Amino acid sequence: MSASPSAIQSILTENRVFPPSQEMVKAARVSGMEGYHALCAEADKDFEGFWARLAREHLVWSKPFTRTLDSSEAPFYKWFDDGELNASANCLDRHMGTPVEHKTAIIFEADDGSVTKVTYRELLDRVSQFANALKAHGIQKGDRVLVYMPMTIEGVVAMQACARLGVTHSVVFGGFSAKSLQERIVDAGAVAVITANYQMRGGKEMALKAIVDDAIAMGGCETIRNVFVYERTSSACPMTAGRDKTFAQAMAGQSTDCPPVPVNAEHPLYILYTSGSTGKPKGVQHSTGGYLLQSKMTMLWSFDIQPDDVFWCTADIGWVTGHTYVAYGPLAAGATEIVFEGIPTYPDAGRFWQMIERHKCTVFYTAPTAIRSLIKAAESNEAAHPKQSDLSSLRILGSVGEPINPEAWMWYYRNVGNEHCPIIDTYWQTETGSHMINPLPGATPLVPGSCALPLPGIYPAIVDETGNEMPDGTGGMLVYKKPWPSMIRTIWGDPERFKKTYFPEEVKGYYLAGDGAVRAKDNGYIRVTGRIDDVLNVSGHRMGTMEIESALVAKTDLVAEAAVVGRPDDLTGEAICAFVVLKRPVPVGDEAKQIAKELRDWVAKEIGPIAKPKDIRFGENLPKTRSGKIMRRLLRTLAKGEKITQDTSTLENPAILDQLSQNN
Ligand code: 6R9
Repeated sequence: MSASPSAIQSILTENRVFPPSQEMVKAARVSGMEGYHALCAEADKDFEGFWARLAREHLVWSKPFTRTLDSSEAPFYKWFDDGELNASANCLDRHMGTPVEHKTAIIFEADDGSVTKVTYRELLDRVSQFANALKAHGIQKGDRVLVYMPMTIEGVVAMQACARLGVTHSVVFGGFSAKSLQERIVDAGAVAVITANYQMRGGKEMALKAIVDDAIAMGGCETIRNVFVYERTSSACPMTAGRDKTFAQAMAGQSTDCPPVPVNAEHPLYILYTSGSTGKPKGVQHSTGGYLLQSKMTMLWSFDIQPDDVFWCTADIGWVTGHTYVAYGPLAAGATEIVFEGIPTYPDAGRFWQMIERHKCTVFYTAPTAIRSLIKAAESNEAAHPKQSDLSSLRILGSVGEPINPEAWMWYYRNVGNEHCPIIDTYWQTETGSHMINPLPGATPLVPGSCALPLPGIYPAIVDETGNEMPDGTGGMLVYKKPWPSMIRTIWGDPERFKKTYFPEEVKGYYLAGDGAVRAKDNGYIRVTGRIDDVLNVSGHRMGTMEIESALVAKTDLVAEAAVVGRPDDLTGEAICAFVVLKRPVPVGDEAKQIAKELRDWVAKEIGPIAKPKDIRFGENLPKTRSGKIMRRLLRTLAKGEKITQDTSTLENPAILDQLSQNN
């Protein structure tokens, strides 16, 4: 489970309610609960008609669709599938000749505080020029291109340029290792990598291109013909002649005019790898039409984006939140957005608040883990407190990635929102593509820690293992009973895994989210309690326990066996705790510390620093049943530092529990 039992308890007993202000209700696009109910009623009455209307009103189609939803090969649903459009044209070209053309599209603030702005016109020119550069290298519709870029305007340009050509991008977060990168290049069969020489984070220059080189050198990457390198800093990096080109070299002489390539609405806009409970990360495949529609609709519904808004989503483009709410949604909605390269604590923990003041940010969207760490910083250092900055431009706050505990919610509401900004707690997933369950700023009364009600046209239910709906007030598994336009289309290259993972037969053909939830008896509000599978949520990042275990046992000279579980952590939500059996006697003292460090570094190399276990404990064995199954629930108890009170009678080797309860 994602949240600690005490956090869940405090969410479940929370009963403060914050209705929207009259002012907000009056001005908002979806006005009052009447406005929300009217949209829901429209979808209830004519589900396909509802989505078709929005798709016609909000997207520009080069060939209009006549079919809305095709369920004939369910769960491989198709939306608007006889229509054609281009995602980049819907984010950029469509604004030309409107007041948005010369409006600022992106305010980029670099790690060192320098600021660069581009208008929609300028962004279109850059995207087109880079798209022409890709085209000149033979990259075309249907190809896959890997993007390994820092948070920069060029990161967005890379994604948009791919979309413009009908090239499917796969963005890999800059914190992933060469090994992870190589696996994704191979799985996607990518023809090129778009990267930067370095990235700047917290005043430090960190190599990106060198990691790409390492990844390609690992083998299996023969599909890669080119590597495009954005020169983020002036430091040199190794370049392979013939294969590697700087952005400047690739773009030299290329025109800023590049007609967008129309693609079928179902054409894969991107593949984004995410962790599951078993095996290697899966490539979540998203569509063009349905994905873009809901990316835009949720900007309008959840954040009530208006022409003067300055929107800031702090997520990296390496995660789904950075896809939907940095690279596509804000641009499709014609908003001005902030893109931030750095980290929230550099040069000090007041950075976010200072940036909100500097750029007059109106809608701010971040993760509970960031809020919790900034609370801690503000409490120990007055100078990092939000009250030091003028935050009066803010009108709406958002939260994403994990359950937000009511304490953090209240702090965010009071200290950042000055008690007048609604907090939009958005529950969704890589697989859902866009927001699914959250309050609307001018309609829904807020309850701290609750993501409230489904968006119009979204049909969640809470069921037991056989797909039967649970009575309100009783916890169960969260499912969606109907498809939605921005849903995952398949797992890249593995349709069987897609079916088995998300539409298991037991739950009646519903989409299984993998989270537990409760619907309140009185108001129908949904509270998500966390993952019900072996997926951990560390600082809002998804990590599969199996993935980390495989990485540990891959250190064959040292590790015999490993089991990974999560334990609650005040700051990161969950922390990774590994129980390891070595191929040598159980180490103690300095030796244990040294081996633990070696293993952490190993995991960082295998997956990335975000997967490093916080705790590592050594034992001669793991607690197992007589049939040889590792008893993870016991490990979870040990990880929390609690006494075992569960039944251990089926345990083959009870003595091992004492040994593993010692932390190294
Ligand atoms: C968007 C994103 C998805 C998992 C999801 C759930 C957790 C995300 C949440 C939340 C409670 C919220 N999650 N938002 N839990 N309240 N507002 O984070 O996608 O990285 O795929 O993670 O994150 O457990 O299943 P992703």
